[in-house]
Amino acid sequence: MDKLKEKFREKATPLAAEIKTLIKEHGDVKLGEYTVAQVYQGMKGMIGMVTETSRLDPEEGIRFRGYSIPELRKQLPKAPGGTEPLPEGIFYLMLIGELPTQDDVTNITHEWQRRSNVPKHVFDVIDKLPESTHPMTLFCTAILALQTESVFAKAYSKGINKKDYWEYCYEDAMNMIARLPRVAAYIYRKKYKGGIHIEPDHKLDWAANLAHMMGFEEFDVKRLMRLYMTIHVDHEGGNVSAHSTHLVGSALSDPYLAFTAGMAGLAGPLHGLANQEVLHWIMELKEALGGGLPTEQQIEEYIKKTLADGKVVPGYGHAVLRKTDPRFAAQQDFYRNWIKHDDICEIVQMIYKVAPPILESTGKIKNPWPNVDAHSGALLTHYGIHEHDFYTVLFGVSRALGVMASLIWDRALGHPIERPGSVTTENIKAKIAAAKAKA
Ligand code: HAX
Repeated sequence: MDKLKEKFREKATPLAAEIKTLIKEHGDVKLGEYTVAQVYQGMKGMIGMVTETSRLDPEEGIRFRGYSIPELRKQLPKAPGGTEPLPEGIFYLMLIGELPTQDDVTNITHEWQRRSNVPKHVFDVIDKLPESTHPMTLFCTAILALQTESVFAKAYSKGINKKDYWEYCYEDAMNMIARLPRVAAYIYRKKYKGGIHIEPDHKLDWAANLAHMMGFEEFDVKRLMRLYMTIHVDHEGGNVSAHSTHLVGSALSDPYLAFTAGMAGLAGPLHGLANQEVLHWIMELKEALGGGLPTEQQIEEYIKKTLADGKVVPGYGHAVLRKTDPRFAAQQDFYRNWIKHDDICEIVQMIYKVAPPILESTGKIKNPWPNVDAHSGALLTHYGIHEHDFYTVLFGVSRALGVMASLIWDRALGHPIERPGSVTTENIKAKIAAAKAKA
């Protein structure tokens, strides 16, 4: 019996009933007003959906079911001898809403091991694409190829009761999460290691097995992978990858289709691809200066040149956050504890010192502080994962945990198809004119 599924049922059934009553009795309570600027500028700050798994505070950063990243690094179960949380634990927390025990986490590790077999045609599809294909394109294509396995799609075509949607969604989510490390590692080995693949080791936890299949056996790499997979999981519901997964899933597209949409969004340079862009940018900076460690003044000049060229400084800024991202701080802490000295990581610290005042001085950038992507590539590079174009795939494997936990909740709570309204600029001008006439 799947214990996690039973535990989820116990949580979801009463909450779904409570929300139905809430909508019936208080459905017309106003949650806010929005402005012309918000309508034109990406709907920032509009509350337009419910996401149970995590909540982002502009000043404090992300909390998962009420717990901050530093709290979770202490309180979530670890692998034997490990110092960073097992990502299985944060998945449990997001899905069930309670901190897991060591047993709960071991149970999920076993569930994912049991479900991890990737059908051959997925590898064939990856192999058929040209050598030059970006890893995120390979990743999206492979997830689409996995859709042949969707139990939700099969059951829906036969006919299922609405109340049971979540159960099929749960099965797809668990199977897909279990398979992603193998898919990601296959892409890595095909692209960068001559197509020499490594079989999974079913004695390892989910993140350590990913490091193993990529070809990294060192304890330190597995430790980093566990942290990386924990901090990238979720960032409430409005970010592009979470929102696209939720939106596409609302049409009852199955979890594989919905997640592919999310990953296509993560592949954008203003979102998850920023982690590869940060390393490209640092390498270009080093190259422009003839290698070695740049001075603070040289970094300052390079940032100013980037801005003057009409480009963004990758890894800096955020649509919601207004302070240093705690996911950046967690990686800084990891660097100080376990690596101590590395040239690229030192450049990351220097940029952190130099960039914010310059970005702030433009007068238009709302958040001059670093986000998660400003640090992650430097840590991976330190441990020999030099292939920058692959970094967003690792982000995607982690993000699956958050968006799939949310998708299961979406179906359990019976959220309907999402369909916000839109207006034309003519409509907006008419509203502005009417408001002026009234004033
Ligand atoms: N460098 C240069 N300009 C920046 C900037 C940066 N790092 N951050 C914001 N700006 C600019 C915007 O492009 C915008 O310019 P225009 O008015 O000329 O269009 C202006 O400042 C106002 O933008 P904002 O309101 O502060 O920021 P947005 O909410 O529009 O955008 C972004 C948020 C994260 C997309 C933005 O800060 C950015 O492009 N950052 C660099 C890319 C990056 O690091 N992305 C990863 C974000 C975190 C994430 O999702 N990780 O996966």
